[in-house]
Amino acid sequence: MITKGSPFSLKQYEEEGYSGPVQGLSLEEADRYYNLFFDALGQNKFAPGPTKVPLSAWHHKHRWAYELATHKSIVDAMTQILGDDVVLWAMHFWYKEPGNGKYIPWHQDINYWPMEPAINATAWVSLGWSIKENGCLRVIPGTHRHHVKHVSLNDGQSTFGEGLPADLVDESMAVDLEMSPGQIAFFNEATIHGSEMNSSNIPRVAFSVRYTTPEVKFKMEEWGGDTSRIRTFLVRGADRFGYNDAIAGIVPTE
Ligand SMILES: O=C(O)CCC(=O)C(=O)O
Repeated sequence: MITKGSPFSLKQYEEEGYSGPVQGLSLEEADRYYNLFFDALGQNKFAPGPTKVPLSAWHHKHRWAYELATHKSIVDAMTQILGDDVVLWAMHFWYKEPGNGKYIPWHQDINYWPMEPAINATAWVSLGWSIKENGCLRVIPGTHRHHVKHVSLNDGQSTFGEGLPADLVDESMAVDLEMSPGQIAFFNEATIHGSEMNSSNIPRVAFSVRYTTPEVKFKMEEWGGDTSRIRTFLVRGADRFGYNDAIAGIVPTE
């Protein structure tokens, strides 16, 4: 069910591991960024198709993507979750063109990331419509308190090679986060989430931005020193630690 959206709830975020949908962007803003997304793909938005364009870290190279990643409604919620000092460290577009037959398996993000300590808040923003038929984001409330190790999935339909063991996920508790353009859901580094394939003719255009605090150190050696996807941008407050100075990002000018 698509709701009008409610205010961001820190209580729900802390108790259930997620909050939303929240109406974060206006319809005009969502429409503008939706168009910029398809322009950047080099596609006509009325004929959306598969892409081979890498979808990570556009905020490193497009000014509009940086502005989107640091939209006031996202950063305001991040300061409620993380405190006054907030660091943007990643962005990824989650695009499923009509008929995309791949699903995103149940997973906990923290299994992938080189952070010490593991503190992250994600904003998942729908630029178009996200509904069950095109594979909306799904979360399992209350699963953010325990970390579970991923296993190999051996499933060609899965977007990732690894995910959570099926017997440890109670899918009957899943919440479908259906969203209209400009709505946002927030979840943490351990909340179990995933999504189904897009069985409709409506593209699912959404992105995640990830925030943390300056006291978190990125162990880049575990990523082979690759900074193409991880760079830190102090968006509000101060950094009194300097742990990630070597991977500080530069805000794109255009
Ligand atoms: O977009 C999806 O369906 C999954 C998103 C996701 O895994 C994430 O933002 O961490």
